[in-house]
Parts: sequence; structure tokens; C-alpha cells
Amino acid sequence: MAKAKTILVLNGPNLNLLGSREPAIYGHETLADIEKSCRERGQSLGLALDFRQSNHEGVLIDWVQQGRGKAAGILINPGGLGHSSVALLDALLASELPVIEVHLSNIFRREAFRRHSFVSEAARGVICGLGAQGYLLALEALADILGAKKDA
Ligand code: CA2
Repeated sequence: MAKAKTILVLNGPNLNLLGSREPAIYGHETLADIEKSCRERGQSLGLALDFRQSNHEGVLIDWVQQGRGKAAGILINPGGLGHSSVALLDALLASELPVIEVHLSNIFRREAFRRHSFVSEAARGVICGLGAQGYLLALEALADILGAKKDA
């Protein structure tokens, strides 16, 4: 049987706080809950997941660089770094991997500074405002892009 393709799922700063504060914006699910649903969906899509979170820009950039050659695609919720980090954008562009950007909240219904994301320039698609479901939809999109085997 062919080895499952791996999706690098990256979560940026403060996403480790999910479920503990600001549920009106980010929902009640913790990052561990999101990881569990992603693993279940990944399994039915024939995708392996490397699921990570860091509060540090450089660590996220290192992971993107290491993903080249190992991962088949990247799902990233860059958190606040989406709005500020050219360096993360450069790393994603250099990876030459298909990237889907996800935000839990609808960044277009919030403060004006959240409406621009540097990361979007490296993304095949951007999903926002659908909460944790956005991660699952992004995995579906990556499975389609990669032609991965689906259960159903
Ligand atoms: O909606 C998203 O997923 C965001 O990427 C979340 C970022 C925010 O800066 C982006 O504009 C949109 C913030 C993550 C912070 O998460 C928290 C969770 C609970 C309590 C406090 C922060």
C-alpha cells in the first residue's frame, strides 16, 4: 500500500489558548479538539498529519523549511503573524508546497488591520469565519489538490 501523504498543519501564536478565553470569537474548542477532528478527517482522506503550534515566528519558519521534501502540503493558521510576517510568507513561497490558510474567525468582520494577510499571497486558498470546520475543509481541499485517496 502507498505511504500516506503528510500535511503539515501549523498553528501560530496564541492558538494554544483556544477554548480558555474569547469563546465568542474563537469558539469553545481547544487546539487539542481541533487536532483530534483533523486527525479523524485526515484518516478518511488518506492523509497523515504533522500537527504543530508555536508562539515563535522563527520556529514556524523552521518548520516550513523542514517541510520541504517531507510534507506534501501545508495547512496554516498563522494567527496574528498572518497580518505582519513577510518572513513567514517568504518561507511558505520557498517551500513550493500547496498552502491553504485558515482563520477561525471572519477576519473581514473584525478590526481593519486583520483584513490583510501577507500569508495569503502564498496560499492556494483561504478559509475564514467557519471555526474549526475551516481546518477540515482545508484538508479536503488539499486532498483534492494532491489527488489523495478518499474512503467515501
Ligand atoms: O481567527 C483566527 O484564527 C486568527 O488567526 C486568530 C489570531 C488572530 O490574531 C487572527 O487575526 C485571526 C489570534 C489567535 C489568538 O487566539 C486566542 C484564543 C483564545 C484566547 C485568546 C487568543
